[in-house]
Amino acid sequence: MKKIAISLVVVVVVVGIWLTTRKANEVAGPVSTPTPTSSVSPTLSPSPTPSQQSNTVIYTDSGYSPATITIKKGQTVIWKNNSSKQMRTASAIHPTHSVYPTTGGCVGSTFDACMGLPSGQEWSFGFENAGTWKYHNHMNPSHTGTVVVE
Ligand SMILES: [Cu+2]
Repeated sequence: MKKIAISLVVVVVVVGIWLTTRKANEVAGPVSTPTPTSSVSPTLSPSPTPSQQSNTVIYTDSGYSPATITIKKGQTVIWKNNSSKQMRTASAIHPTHSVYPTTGGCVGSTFDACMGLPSGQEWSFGFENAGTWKYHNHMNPSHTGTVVVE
């Protein structure tokens, strides 16, 4: 009889402890998981570099302007004929046009417009070789210019 009473007390105490702890947990409520704040700021894509401006040389009756243009390897230079005469931009040296180290042009290098372009027209050439390349207007070889390819 005494054993049963002790067992009962133990059961009551255990159940009591279980109830109180359960209740305490309920009061505390479910631990609210912190909602992930969007701390990751959207990565701004870099704005297009303004280096994409056209590498244009204007040819007038007084010559090429700018006389020297600096570009990056692989870029293209455009020569626009704003003069009253024809413009045939070609690699140095007149008349062989063979300084720029590509072959297959009409005379020497491929850096050669190979024809006189009338006023208002333009010609472009892409530079794949780094260096300092002089050129001239084959129709008026005293008009010269330089392309610096970095
Ligand atoms: Cu020439």
